[in-house]
Amino acid sequence: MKVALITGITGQDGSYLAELLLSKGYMVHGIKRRASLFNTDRIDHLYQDPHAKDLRLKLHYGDLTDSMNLTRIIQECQPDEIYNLGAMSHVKVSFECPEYVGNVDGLGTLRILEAVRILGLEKKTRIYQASTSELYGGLPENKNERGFYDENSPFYPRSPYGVAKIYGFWITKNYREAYNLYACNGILFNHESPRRGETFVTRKITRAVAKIALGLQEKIYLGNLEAQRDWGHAKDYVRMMWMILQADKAEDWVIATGVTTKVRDFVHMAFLEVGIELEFKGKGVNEKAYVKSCSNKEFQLEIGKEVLSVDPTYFRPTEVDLLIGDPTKAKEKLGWVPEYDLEALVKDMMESDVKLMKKDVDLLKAGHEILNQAE
Ligand code: NDP
Ligand code: GDR
Repeated sequence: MKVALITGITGQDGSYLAELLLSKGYMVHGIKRRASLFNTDRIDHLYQDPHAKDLRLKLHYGDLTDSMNLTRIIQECQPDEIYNLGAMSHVKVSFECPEYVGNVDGLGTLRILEAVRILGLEKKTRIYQASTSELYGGLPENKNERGFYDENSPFYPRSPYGVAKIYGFWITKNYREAYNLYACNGILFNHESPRRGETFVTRKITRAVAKIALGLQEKIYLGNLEAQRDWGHAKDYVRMMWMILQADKAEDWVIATGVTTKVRDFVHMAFLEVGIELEFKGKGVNEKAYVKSCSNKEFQLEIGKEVLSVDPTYFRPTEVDLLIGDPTKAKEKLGWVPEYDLEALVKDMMESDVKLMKKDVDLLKAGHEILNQAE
């Protein structure tokens, strides 16, 4: 039985990857952080009693800032594959805790690589590093001749998160070259899902649209509506993480859809999923969106109702304006075929959030209080 260790198993990608590896017959170990409340919602459906004889999912307490802890866990599980997905992954928040992000997202990667080397597992253990399109920084002049970012495009990170991840990228590549480790970077462009963290823009939008449609929220406040992202589905992307570690040769890979969309257009698509058409008026910080028409009997809002405003709080000190990736290498050499396009992604997220918010409606009807969390 193959053994895998996932850091960040409680996150969006970690949860889907754990599902995938379990379905492939792996023994899966995961590192979770100790928290004052349960923080395993995304993997609770995979939970197994630790006393079970045929246990195939085991969670270990740990942290990417703790070398000894990481080394002990790796020694204990002797993994064939390590997926380093753990990170403080929010770009805007990284401006508020830059040192911590450097420690977790940058040095954390080094700690994993060093542990594998110290334990003499160089020949046994393959390592996947969660690199990111944030490395490119969206500089137009750095796109390839076809207008995309690919494995050869130069990097220019625009946030403490991007800068920390660039260390992770290069130290992974350096250990591959210096010590002959099988270590790969997956340079993944944005990928979303119903399990996406609530403060990333797509999930913030789909949750808010569901709430607005159901009368639980008046409007949504967003930042830069002009930003463009290459959005795929997390399920397709974790499949690719696994494929990357099955390749004959350790290399770095871009994973993307090759299509880019403005935040404003994502909002538009999400509202259309519940039959509400919007009209956008104004520019920059003064831009707003209003209900133009409603075609679904279930979700009827007043025509002309204001449902979106721009709040500069959500602007970033330095922004990545546009990302679009070229996945040709992954498609040609590894045969990756994504199942979801943007429309299918928005549909999946909206269906899930409408279902979720309907539970809130039921709770309200039963006289319970609904707490709105800050976003
Ligand atoms: P999430 O934010 O959903 O998950 C991050 C995971 O890392 C969580 O399990 C979190 O634990 C864990 N974590 C955070 N800090 C630490 C720490 N100090 N020690 C150990 N674990 C920690 O991210 P995603 O699943 O979306 O992304 C997975 C990885 O891929 C990340 O490294 C991210 O930077 C990278 N990436 C993501 C992309 C995307 O679009 N989703 C695109 C490109 C790269 P907890 O649950 O306790 O907070
Ligand atoms: P990103 O994702 O920064 O690309 O990083 P996010 O969803 O946070 O932002 C995407 C774009 O939307 C704009 N935006 C807003 N963003 C948030 N979060 N909230 C808002 O209200 C809002 N309004 C507009 C942002 O300015 C930005 O341009 C994600 C993370 O998963 C990283 O870990 C990963 O490495 C990259 O994707 C690829």
